[in-house]
Amino acid sequence: LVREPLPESMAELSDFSGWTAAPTAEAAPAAAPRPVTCPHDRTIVVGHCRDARPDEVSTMIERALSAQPEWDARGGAARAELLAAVADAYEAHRDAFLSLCQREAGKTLTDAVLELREAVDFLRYYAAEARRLFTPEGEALPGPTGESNRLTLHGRGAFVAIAPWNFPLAIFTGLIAGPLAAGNTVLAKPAEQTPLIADLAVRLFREAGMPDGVVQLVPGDGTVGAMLTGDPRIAGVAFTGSTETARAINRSLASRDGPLAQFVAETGGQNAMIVDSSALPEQVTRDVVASAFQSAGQRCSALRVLYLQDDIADAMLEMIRGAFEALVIGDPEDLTTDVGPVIDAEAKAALDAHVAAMRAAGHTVWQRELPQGCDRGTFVAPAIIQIDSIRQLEREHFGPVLHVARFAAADLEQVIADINAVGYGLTLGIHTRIDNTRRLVQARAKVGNLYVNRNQIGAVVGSQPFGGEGLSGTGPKAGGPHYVARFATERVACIDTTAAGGKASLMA
Ligand code: UN1
Repeated sequence: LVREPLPESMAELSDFSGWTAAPTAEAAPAAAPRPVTCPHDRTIVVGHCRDARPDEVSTMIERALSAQPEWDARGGAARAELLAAVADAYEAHRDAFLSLCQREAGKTLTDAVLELREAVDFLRYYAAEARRLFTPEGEALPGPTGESNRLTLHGRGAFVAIAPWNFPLAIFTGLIAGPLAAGNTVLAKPAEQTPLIADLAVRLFREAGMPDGVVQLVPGDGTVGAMLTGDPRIAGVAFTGSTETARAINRSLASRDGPLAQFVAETGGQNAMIVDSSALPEQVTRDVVASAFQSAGQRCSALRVLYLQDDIADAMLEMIRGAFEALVIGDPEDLTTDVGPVIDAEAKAALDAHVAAMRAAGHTVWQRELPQGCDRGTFVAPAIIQIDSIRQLEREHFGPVLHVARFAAADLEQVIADINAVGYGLTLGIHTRIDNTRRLVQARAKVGNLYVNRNQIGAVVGSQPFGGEGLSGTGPKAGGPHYVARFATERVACIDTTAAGGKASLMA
């Protein structure tokens, strides 16, 4: 494969300069910029990133605080206009974003296109929400004659957005746009692995006309994240990532002085799909393979545990394995590729260790051979592993590894109970043509997003608000009608509207 040169808009990213905190005289010298390498070929340096120093983090928080009152006072319609302008700018920079999704995050072109689409959808949807919710007149509430009661929404202050590497543009953008729409300023910390795409995104927020301090990029690792979340000046945190990190953030917010913080988190899942013997095999095959292996399984929505009804299990598994064997693994910049690399060496090591441990424990494992050239990147050979129950898995395995179990029709309720007992509650798939089965699963399964007779990834902003419960998150659902309001504070103004003061006459 001959690689095209980087588009010009990417070349400028090789020197990471999207954020410019003024260094103070006594500031420690900056750490050397670190190289950001390509997941499918570690010899390719995509760009460099210098992480924020503590003094810079503090300066940026100060700036976010001073910019917030004016941003809030603009009102929803003016903020919506700017968010829509950012959406236009994203579309105008499509090629640079697609290249970065591929080279920095190892995405296939299909995934990269979907990612940009989702980012633009978040911007436009939250813009519409800003218009809807943040009007100067607010909402009139019923009350006694002679009183006007109005509820208006306002920004809370400076929010921290902490984003994952698996949707380095879409979720990064959504986590910024939600709090912004509500009248907050935002300090945006991208994942360590994907600062470059975040840098381009934040530049476009600024170029579209966001005033200084309204959105600032704060690159860094967990230390930088802890500096942000532990600061008493912060109004809250919008987070997507692991359950473990969400717990750490929660502790950090709880232990600081200052205002009580708002925390919105979307975390992991141990997502199952239940397939009974009335399901359509071709449809199941297509949806299982997409749900488990698209994006190399690196979606929190991805299918991890497939439950097949015992009387169709062998035939179904054979079809699924046929499709699994046909998946094209390799360079995501090659248009025929279905499964690209995982994000980094640490992710690869954890997944390889899991497959090895399952094999050592006696589970049947089907695993693909990696094609030539994959040793240049962090590829994991896709695997299907037989298990008896979801309860045999201690945690989420974030990659191209699918577990398969069998169940007898009489045990369906037990299967649902086992899935619920795991404690996550993100996505669940059900393939059945029996209405009672669908109804039972729908009524009992404790999940945020239930998918019937289709794949269980790719929630659409506005139509399929996304997010879970329990270990999977705090809600509200991203891309849904309750999201933006969660970043706001409510104010009720109660005004006596009688000319002479109605209260006075009542008191007399
Ligand atoms: C995530 O992977 O962190 O529905 C969540 C989907 C995506 C999942 C995003 N919106 O597949």
